[in-house]
Amino acid sequence: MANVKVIEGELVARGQRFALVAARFNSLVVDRLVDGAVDALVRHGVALADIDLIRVPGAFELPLALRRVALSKRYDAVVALGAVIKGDTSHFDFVAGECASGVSRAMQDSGVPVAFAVLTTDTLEQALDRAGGKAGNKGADCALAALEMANLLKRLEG
Ligand code: INI
Repeated sequence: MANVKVIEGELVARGQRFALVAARFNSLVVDRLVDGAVDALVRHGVALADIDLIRVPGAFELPLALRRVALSKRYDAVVALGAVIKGDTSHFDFVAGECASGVSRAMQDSGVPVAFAVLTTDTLEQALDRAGGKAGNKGADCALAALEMANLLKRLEG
């Protein structure tokens, strides 16, 4: 790779505050994502007191709460956590699609990093695999993406 100056966010916390906005629907999965996110943040230096958990009914409600939380400017980054499991209804496509585009819009509108830890899977088993099972923990991965982006934005400001 070319020898250029690289600007990126470190995975080390320095007093930043985080909000986790989590759906209650499919809580068997989502609670594991939340646990993974908290564990990852704390292991990278975030104080427990600097993490707030905000609950909403389902993934469809995530964008509204996220937007409000991000615009409050009380947090350096936010993580959206949920699980949309396909089952056999077309409801899935509407909930998952609206959720993804709304989360992205909340990030663009607020200028605050919002990580997307919303699983979209065909089965409960696939979701559990990604919530601390054999495919890792998407909540933890996304919490670190949020920390990295919070640090990157701070570097880009300075
Ligand atoms: N909400 C989810 O978070 N995951 C799902 O899989 C899901 N499904 O399949 O229906 C779901 N529906 C509820 C939705 O998010 C809203 O809470 C509800 O429609 C009220 O607005």
